[in-house]
Amino acid sequence: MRIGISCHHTYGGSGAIATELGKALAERGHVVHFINRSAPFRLGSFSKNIFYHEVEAMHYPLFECPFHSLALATKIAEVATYEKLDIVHAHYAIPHALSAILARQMLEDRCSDRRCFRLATTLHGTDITVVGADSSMEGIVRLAINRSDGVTAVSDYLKNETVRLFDPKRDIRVIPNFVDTDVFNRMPDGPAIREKLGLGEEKVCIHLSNFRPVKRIGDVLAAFYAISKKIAATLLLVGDGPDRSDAEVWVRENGIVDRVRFLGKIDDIVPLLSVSDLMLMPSSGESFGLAALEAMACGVPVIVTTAGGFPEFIADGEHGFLVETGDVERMAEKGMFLLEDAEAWERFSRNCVARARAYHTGGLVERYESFYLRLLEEEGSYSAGSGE
Ligand code: GMT
Repeated sequence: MRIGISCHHTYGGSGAIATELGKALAERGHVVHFINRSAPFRLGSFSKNIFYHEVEAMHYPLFECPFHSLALATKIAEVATYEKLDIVHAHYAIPHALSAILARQMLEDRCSDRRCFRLATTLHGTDITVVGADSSMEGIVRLAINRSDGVTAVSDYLKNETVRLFDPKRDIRVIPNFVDTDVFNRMPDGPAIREKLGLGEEKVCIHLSNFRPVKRIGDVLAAFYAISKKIAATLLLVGDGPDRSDAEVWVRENGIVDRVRFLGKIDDIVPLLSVSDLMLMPSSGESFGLAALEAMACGVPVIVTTAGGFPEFIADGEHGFLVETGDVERMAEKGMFLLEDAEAWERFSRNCVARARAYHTGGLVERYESFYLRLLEEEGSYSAGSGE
């Protein structure tokens, strides 16, 4: 198949999943065209089946800001025409699905009998629960869902929320997040990584996110603060975003500067996960929680909330612990249990690795492939292997 992918290039789970999906599809022989504002952060090196088309929005003094969504629509139409795309896969309802809908209309407008791409849209989370729930965006998100040819959501939770909030006209298929367990596994050279990071013998907690309110960084810090009063530990904070400055102030005011490391945006997180003993992810609503799955693949037990999609792949007392949102005390208590009981930690760590294997890239990418095929067969324009 010839597949166009449009996603947010910035640091975050939807861009990570879209990019890993594109790379895996290319390895399986499909031709993948990324159509983006900037190269997605995990794209890395190119392969013979991967192409990247940058979207350049026009700057004109009359416009306060450039119309990126319109430029994206034009670029999708152009790439779809010249590269004969079978599928355009939009990740996150806006602007990608909308721009693709507009691109399709542009193509139909130019030539009504022209064979057009099929549009697959994957809902990732806040496109529904935060952005889509805002009255200024609700109608446009509903249009993006209803005018896509097929829609997937990354968890049952997100599917149910979409149905509750939007009462969509079409079925939504659940295809969960995935992880390449050949890449995400605990590296054996932990001591060398620890030395590079300036870590000693202390326990290591980690949090990875884009530091937005939904991630509840304050809870991460409060739980770690309680843990670090009893146990020698360092907290690695990976990522960046609006709540980082407040977090830095909190760390200074509470006198734990020497125990908290703000590492900023780091693409290769496997070495960091490989020296981590515990991941703290107390989000108030996480549609899936890719960072937790990637941590588990590296043998790191997780403490997460019961909110959103976490319970769909994390079992309390097996892979870590699920706490009510905001229950910092229980987070700290369960965190200390895992950091102090070496035997329990080994057991949890092994469970995590085994659980993550059930979400290995291959199986989930096949589900996307068959989803695309179904869309093409519905239209009757494609037979597998035709390349057309
Ligand atoms: O919805 C978002 O917040 C954006 C998105 C991202 O780009 O970070 O994250 C979402 O998509 C991921 C991949 O499907 C999920 O693993 C995350 O749980 C989800 N984030 C939220 O629901 C907050």
